[in-house]
Amino acid sequence: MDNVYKPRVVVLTGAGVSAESGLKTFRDNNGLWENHRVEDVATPEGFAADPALVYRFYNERRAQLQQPDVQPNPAHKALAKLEQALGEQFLLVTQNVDDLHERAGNQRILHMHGKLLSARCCKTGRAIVWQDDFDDTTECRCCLPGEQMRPDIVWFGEVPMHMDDIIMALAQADVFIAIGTSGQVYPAANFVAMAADSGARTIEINLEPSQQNSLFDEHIVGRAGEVLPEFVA
Ligand code: BV8
Repeated sequence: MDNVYKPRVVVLTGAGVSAESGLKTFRDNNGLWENHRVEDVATPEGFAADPALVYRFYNERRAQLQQPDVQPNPAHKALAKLEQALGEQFLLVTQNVDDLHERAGNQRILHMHGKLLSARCCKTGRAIVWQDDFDDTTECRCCLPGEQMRPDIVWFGEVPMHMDDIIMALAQADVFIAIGTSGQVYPAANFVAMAADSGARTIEINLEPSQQNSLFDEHIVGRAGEVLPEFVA
């Protein structure tokens, strides 16, 4: 992605932006983690211990995402409109692994926690589009037959993607907007402090105050799908 670090407006989204599309968040009632221990499904150790369980967890989420009634909601569409208006001065950093921002029309997106609809070769780390279900005979299709594939997801204890570009973008942002994230997962939870240190105006749009709420200049409480269309208008 060219000119990724020119943006004046950096937006960080979390699971709350996709909630109104029907995708479960992580920490709300009946969230994703309630049905699974994080250690079992979102760590390299969990994958090594029981790849079939981890494959099932991500197969479930991919199947949910590919349901016909799961579509970009007004929050996604408002962010696509914002990118249209700002062009290179806009950057969307998402913790989400769904493709709803892309389907709404955003292009300047960095998926810092990976993507549900791609897989990664365990040997080479190369990611390829992967729409099918994983199963325990999932074999590598990219290089070495017989090598295992894993979800193209950043698990706990793994380094998030695009960190250099994100740090550079935060260093020169004029505005940082966090939307639909509980601010409980690092390093994303640190982004508001990093943006503020660079002099950016910081805004939180969330259903309830996040763990980082006190660090923001401005707070807008509400559903992203209702607040964002007005905010962007
Ligand atoms: C790393 C897998 C080192 C993808 C996920 C301090 C510093 C650095 C690291 C740590 C640290 N302390 C602890 C750590 C380790 C750890 C961590 O943060 N642990 C936490 C639990 C304390 N972090 C890591 O391991 C990370 N790696 O640090 O490496 C490093 C660091 C920097 C540079 C180099 C090396 C890796 C973290 C990635 C883990 N992977 N998931 C997947 O399966 O999806 S995290 C998981 O949580 C998802 O990715 C999710 O996106 C993310 C954050 O959750 P949210 O998106 O915020 O969702 P949540 O449900 O929590 O909140 C939703 C919010 O929306 C709520 O506030 C709700 O009120 C609101 N909402 C709901 N509906 C709406 C709404 N808002 C608006 N409108 C609505 N309609």
